[in-house]
Amino acid sequence: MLTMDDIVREGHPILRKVAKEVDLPASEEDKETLKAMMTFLINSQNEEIAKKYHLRAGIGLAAPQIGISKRMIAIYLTDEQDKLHQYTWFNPKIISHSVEMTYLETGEACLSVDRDVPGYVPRYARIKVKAYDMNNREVTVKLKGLAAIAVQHEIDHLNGIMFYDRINPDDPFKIPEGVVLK
Ligand code: K3U
Ligand code: NI
Repeated sequence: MLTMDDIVREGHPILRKVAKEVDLPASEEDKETLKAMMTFLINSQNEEIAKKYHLRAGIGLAAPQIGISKRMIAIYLTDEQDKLHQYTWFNPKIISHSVEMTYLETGEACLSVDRDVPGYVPRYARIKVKAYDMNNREVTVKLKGLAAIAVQHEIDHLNGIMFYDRINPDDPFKIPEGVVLK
């Protein structure tokens, strides 16, 4: 079972590397890793288990964050419409995105970052992602809102990018360019 001891923290060079594509069909070992990443997320959102094992709640995890430089991500979150997004993906790729940008008003956090980094993180408002699932099937998913933000955060980890790299250093709370105010 993965715990916070398995989470690589900022400063570790693996978080700044571009992760390698996973050879498909995925090996049993890679599938087991992805399964363990999903279990970590589910456990981290279970009050009892999280308390027992000192887990910080997470809605997404990328393989480099557990020290494996491969293009694998897990997402487990309930969105603004109460829809559950549960994905375990190999080689996810954003194949198209909106011009419109968005951001979380609370800013972002990261299991690999043990400090608050305040500021708005500009993200595409809508994305279309192509990936391969646990059954080696190609999937294409359209996402918006928190799910789109979480997937962009995790794909950034596969490319060695941390959320704070995207915060405007001169004015962290400046509304990002391309955001449409409603
Ligand atoms: O955003 C987090 C959250 C946790 C519980 C409920 C609601 C939100 C925790 S931070 C998080 O999940 C990171 C995980 C990381 F660092 F391992 F990738 C992912 C994230 C996605 C989207 C926005 C901010 C953080
Ligand atoms: Ni993160």
